[in-house]
Amino acid sequence: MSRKDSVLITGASGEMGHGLIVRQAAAEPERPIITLDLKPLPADLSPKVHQQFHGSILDKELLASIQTEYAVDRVYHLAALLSTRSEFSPELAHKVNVEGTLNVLEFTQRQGESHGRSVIFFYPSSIAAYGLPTIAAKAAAGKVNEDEFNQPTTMYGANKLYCEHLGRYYGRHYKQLAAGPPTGKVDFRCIRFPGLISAETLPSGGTSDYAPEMIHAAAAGKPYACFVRPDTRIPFMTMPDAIDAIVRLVKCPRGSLSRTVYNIGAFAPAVAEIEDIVRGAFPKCGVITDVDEKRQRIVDSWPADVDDSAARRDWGHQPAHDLAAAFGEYLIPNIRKRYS
Ligand code: AKB
Repeated sequence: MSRKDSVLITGASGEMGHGLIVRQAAAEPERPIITLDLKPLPADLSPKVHQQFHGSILDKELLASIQTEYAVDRVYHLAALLSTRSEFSPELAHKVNVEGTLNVLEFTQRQGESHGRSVIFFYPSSIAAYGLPTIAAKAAAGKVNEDEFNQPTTMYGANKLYCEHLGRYYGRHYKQLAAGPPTGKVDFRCIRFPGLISAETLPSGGTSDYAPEMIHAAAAGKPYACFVRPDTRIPFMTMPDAIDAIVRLVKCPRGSLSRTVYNIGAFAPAVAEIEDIVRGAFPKCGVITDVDEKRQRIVDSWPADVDDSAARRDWGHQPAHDLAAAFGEYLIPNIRKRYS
């Protein structure tokens, strides 16, 4: 129980949640963190968290009980089914990714109403919200901006794009026909993440996870069959840079934000470039190419790179890791340590 302004992280046991808890606890140690996830937190994270709620974002009674126990003035809503699993279970994906997000938006609105102030709602969207129609169009488009090619081909991408609009509705147009002044309390802020690579956690079922899967397999001395062609290219970022971007966006004064949804980028290597770096670090690695045409089609529909000028202009997005630094300074040293 705490009436102190708390931070709620849904999906906290996932890859992004791991990095965010560590960063949030270090930045504001006096601020209670509460988490909501189907899975318990790893033992090293539990001490950093005021209370863990084990359950689903579909459980409205659970959300209502959190409502009565805590004053929450910041929500990081990370809970989601990623792209590959969503393709095998599209109805479940819709329930979790859309209905679950609506539940958390409603929770956030209620929090704002009961405490008489806006509540920041951070939402991680994805490059999966894009849908480039052909490989030629992808090559010609180069760095795409937020308002181009918004025709996703996956259930996950459709979920993410719709929830971007849901959030913008709660943030700017909530109950616009109601009598009296606007009553919206959700300060919705969203980043469309590229593929993310973490040294601290294992990839968890994303279609972009061929990069982290390859690195972790090579470091563990295991063979890896890469399911996309060597010329395949999409934007990537290290997890520390992704967490840094979230912190910068959330700290930014609302008046400085020209949009609710932002691209961010860092580096956009072809698979062959990643493979060369991995082979250089782990000469005995057994990486082969075994293209999965259906998964290839999904990655081919995602942009080769993104225009993140709005994020750099509005809230100072500035990744620390380009391709060389990502592998040389962060991924290889830390992943090698993990498996040594
Ligand atoms: C996935 O690969 O599904 C995710 C994503 C690109 O959002 N990492």
